[in-house]
Amino acid sequence: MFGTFLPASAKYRKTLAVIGAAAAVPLVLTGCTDNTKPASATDGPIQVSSTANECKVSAATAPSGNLTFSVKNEGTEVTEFYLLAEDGLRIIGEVENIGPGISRNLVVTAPAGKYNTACKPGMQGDGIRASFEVTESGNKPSVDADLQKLVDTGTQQYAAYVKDQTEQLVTGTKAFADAFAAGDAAKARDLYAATRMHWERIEPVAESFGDLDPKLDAREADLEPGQEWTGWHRAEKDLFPPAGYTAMTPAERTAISTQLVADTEDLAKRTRTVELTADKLGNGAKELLDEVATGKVTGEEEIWSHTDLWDFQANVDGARIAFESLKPALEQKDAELATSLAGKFDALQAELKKHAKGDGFAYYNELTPEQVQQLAALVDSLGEPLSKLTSAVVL
Ligand SMILES: [Cu+2]
Repeated sequence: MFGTFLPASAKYRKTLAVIGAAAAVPLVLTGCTDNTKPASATDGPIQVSSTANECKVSAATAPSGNLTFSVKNEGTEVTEFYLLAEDGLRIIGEVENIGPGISRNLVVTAPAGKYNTACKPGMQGDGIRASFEVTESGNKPSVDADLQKLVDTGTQQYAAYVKDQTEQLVTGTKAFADAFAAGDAAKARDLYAATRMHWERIEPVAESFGDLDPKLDAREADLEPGQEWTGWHRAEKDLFPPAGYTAMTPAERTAISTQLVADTEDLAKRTRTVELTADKLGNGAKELLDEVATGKVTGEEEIWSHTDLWDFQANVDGARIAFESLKPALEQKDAELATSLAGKFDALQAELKKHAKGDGFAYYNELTPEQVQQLAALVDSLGEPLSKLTSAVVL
């Protein structure tokens, strides 16, 4: 949930003004269409075969420059193919809606570095992944000086990231809801924080549909009189019950689970019609960091599960991906700001990493006041330059 001090409706309006106001124009992702032109003069396309349980890529490395992946769907369900950055989150390029028996090409310009490939049969979950490396070829792809083109590429990459995250969110939410409805509290507790990360990463986009955020993510403390309490935090309280709490009945759990899945599917569907622009990315990044400052660093988001640092990480991920999507354009307009932001994201990430535990993090109530203060200071220090991102890119 966004913010801590405004009533839900005011928060919703505020966010709408910043992120929303998006015309219902379908996303058009270039690089997703057929492109039969070979990308590299020296090497032919990299062959990808996508089946129900395999994603065969004919090469694990390629020289830097323009790469062509020729993706053939040899399965029975519609599939997608992604080239992801090393972090597994940022999307360099994707082709979607590849029907059974169909081949489509993905052409991307990739500098040397580590990447991940992924096929997503059924367009659900996080896909079948493998690492991929691009080696230095010496021939630099000509730097495209067209600023608008850099901005367009960045917003398309961010749109693909939102789509990927919502797909993973839907899959994860179904698994969580099944466990919760079945009364398998241990399994539901286990899935809770990790699944919510997909939500928290894209929260500014989700928030642009004002009615869905309160349904999915309202905290008990933020409920307005008469507002029905549904969503993640309703389940959280039942899974991590405070003293004196009366457990939900199986019927109540089923109702909450059914609603959670329906609202999440509604969200995924609606995100497909949001038109993302550079200002929405820049402002969304700042909103995510404000969200960290006002809700996560204070331990208010997850008052029963204490899994605030998962949300913290996810908000930072979302902000960083937005920044990195705009970075090529920002480097042309304000290289100093780009360097400063990269350094501050790194510093915050390094501090957060100190609290990593297993697949997740320490619980918020395990942090000392000094550790919280240190995190808060780094969030503040990043927030200042981050507030300049939009104007630096857009104006
Ligand atoms: Cu939230």
